[in-house]
Amino acid sequence: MSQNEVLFARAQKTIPGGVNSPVRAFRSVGGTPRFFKRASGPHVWDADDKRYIDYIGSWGPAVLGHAHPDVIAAVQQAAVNGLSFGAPTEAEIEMAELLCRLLPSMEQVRLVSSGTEATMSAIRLARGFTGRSTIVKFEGCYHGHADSLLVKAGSGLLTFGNPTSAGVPADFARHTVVLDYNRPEQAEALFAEQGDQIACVIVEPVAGNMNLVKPSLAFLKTLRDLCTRHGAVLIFDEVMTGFRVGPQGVQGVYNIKPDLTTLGKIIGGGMPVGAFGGRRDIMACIAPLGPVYQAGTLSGNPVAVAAGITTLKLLQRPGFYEQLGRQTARLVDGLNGVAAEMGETFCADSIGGMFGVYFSEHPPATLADVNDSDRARFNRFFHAMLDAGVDLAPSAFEAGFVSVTHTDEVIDATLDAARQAFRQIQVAS
Ligand code: KE4
Repeated sequence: MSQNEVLFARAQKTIPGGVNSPVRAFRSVGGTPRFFKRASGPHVWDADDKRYIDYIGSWGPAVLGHAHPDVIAAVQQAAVNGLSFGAPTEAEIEMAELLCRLLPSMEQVRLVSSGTEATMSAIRLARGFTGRSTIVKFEGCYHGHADSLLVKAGSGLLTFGNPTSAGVPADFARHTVVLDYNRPEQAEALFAEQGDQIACVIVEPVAGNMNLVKPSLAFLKTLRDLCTRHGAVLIFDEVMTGFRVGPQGVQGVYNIKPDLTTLGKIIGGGMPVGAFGGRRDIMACIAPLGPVYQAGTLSGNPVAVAAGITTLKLLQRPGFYEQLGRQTARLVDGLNGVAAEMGETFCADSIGGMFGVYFSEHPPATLADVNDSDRARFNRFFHAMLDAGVDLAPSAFEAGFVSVTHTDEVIDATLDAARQAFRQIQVAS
């Protein structure tokens, strides 16, 4: 037995499914999850000391590459001064000022400890601000595991084919309306019928939890216009896309200003940090200023904030996003080239440092398109790549992430592995 198999068997005795987050369990791709023991730059090492080129990057945070020395030093420096105080610190002000400077739509911001906390709090805030109950989300989008959002959601729920979680009372779910992504006409019709009851629309402005699915400009513009006209709050869930697709997230790429933005992942640099923020008049409703309660023992934790501030400052280096986009495009163009050379029905797409691979003719515009792709073939490709030392996200419903440490040499090694993997699945089929 490999060490991964030994650890997985041991883990399942005391941890449900052997993992602390379902998507890590390899349930959709099959096989034994790899237990990582260390990471550096673009690489991770598993329990058998096998090295992989990593395209999960902790699901987005590792945009600088794993274990960036400056981030590690900032964490060490903060830790020696104490791990947590339960009292305000100057570092939290610096983080808030940085986020509000980097995202013009963010006039005020509250730090939390995860993306789930950020979206859960933003939803409650939108309901408190508007006095309305109905929220709108889109099938295949995942906003964390708060009850009202686990309705036809993406990520692990899609992987396991249970888009609506057990344990969510019908009473909760009935306030959540789910529409199709990239279908603005559905939002038009809904608002025409019940616009004055809608508290908010929450959307992944570029979707990454049903694989990478890009929005049409018309889709995002329609949501912005409808929310403005009907007094609903437009929430861009940029937990994954924030500082990943560009220096100002999707709102900077598409030049559409949400009322609230939720953040996570990269703003913690791999440590537990989430945030929600936006219009000052809306944020004024949050306790202790206003009647919408929200709190957290470790919110703004000084060690996590030190990692986040250091990461965000390193992203401001001139040319960072050009380099990130260039490396990601090299990967995607290379994969498309290798697949075409080998006659594989396959395509890859990207935006900024985020990419998707699909066993279909064209990149998807909706969840239905992803469902129609050859997911069984993806699973075989996933394992062939893993065998070749490349660690892709273990689900056809997840996006991939590049860092600035994925140099030309690393990308070219990935393309060699892909050539080998396509050959392997073609021989096997
Ligand atoms: P967390 O609570 O996992 O920090 O964030 C939830 C969340 C909210 N919004 C978006 C757009 C997200 O992508 C996420 C979390 N993303 C998944 C990756 N598909 C996290 C991986 C996991 O669940 O283990």
